[in-house]
Amino acid sequence: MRIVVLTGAGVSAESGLGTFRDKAGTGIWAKFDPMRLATPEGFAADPETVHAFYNARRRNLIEAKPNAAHAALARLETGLSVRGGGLFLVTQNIDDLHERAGSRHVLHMHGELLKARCSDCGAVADWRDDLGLESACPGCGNGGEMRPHVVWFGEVPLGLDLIETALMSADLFVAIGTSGSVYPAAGFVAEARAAGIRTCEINLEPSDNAGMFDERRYGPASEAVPAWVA
Ligand code: BJW
Repeated sequence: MRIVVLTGAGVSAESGLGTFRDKAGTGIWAKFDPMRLATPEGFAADPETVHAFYNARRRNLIEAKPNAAHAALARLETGLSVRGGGLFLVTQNIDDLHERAGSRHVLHMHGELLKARCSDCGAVADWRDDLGLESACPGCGNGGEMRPHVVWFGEVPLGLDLIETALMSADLFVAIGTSGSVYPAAGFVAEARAAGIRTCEINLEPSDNAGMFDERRYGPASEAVPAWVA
């Protein structure tokens, strides 16, 4: 059995990392303007404010711990590979909680908070400290400035070719803890359906795409994911 799992902010919610959108209106984008904080134009206009936003989230992430949903997905990877199948885990999350729970192969399509990228040469480096205007690229002689290694609105997500290939050879596509409102990830379920692949949603509440899934399981990820993996 080859399974493609797409995770979103809901999988890390119980680890204390906020989600972006929820029906109660308490998500990150209800408090902060995504056009100012998560676009290249916002960063160009006010890099200090964008750095402060990601610096606070980086510090919070370093204190956070994976939860039972991350652990269950790490067990699933091992279990499927022992049985001759495979898990392709693609996450929209920029945290490293899947890796810390033991997942060995994780594709971060929206980048990684604990990495920074040179705006000039494009080099990516591990980065656990605060970023600021004075953060120069350690590798390039061009004096390039480091920016968060994340994918903002209007930028192209990472690894799309690999995701497409995995999706087209999967037996099952499962979306966990994602609102299904940001493309191209929100379109994966339609692609899977069109290719005749079975689809399943695991979420706290029905997502924007709930009607597209063959199977739906609702509850907190820390309970619903281990129950599905078992
Ligand atoms: C729980 C739970 C618990 C809570 N247990 N569950 C008009 C139409 C269509 C598309 C567009 C359009 N205008 C613009 C676009 C494109 C745009 C887009 O989709 N915009 C939409 C808002 C409409 N997309 C882009 O710009 C992307 N790039 C792109 O399209 O490039 C062009 C291209 C594509 C393909 C090929 C070639 C070219 C880039 C998108 C970048 C997204 N960036 C962000 C921020 C950066 C990272 C960061 O700061 O962290 O990524 S935005 C934010 O949303 C973040 C997330 O990864 C992303 C998705 O959010 P997610 O994970 O779904 O979280 P939430 O909060 O939305 O949902 C959480 C869910 O969990 C909820 O359902 C809860 O119920 C649930 N939950 N607690 C289980 N305990």
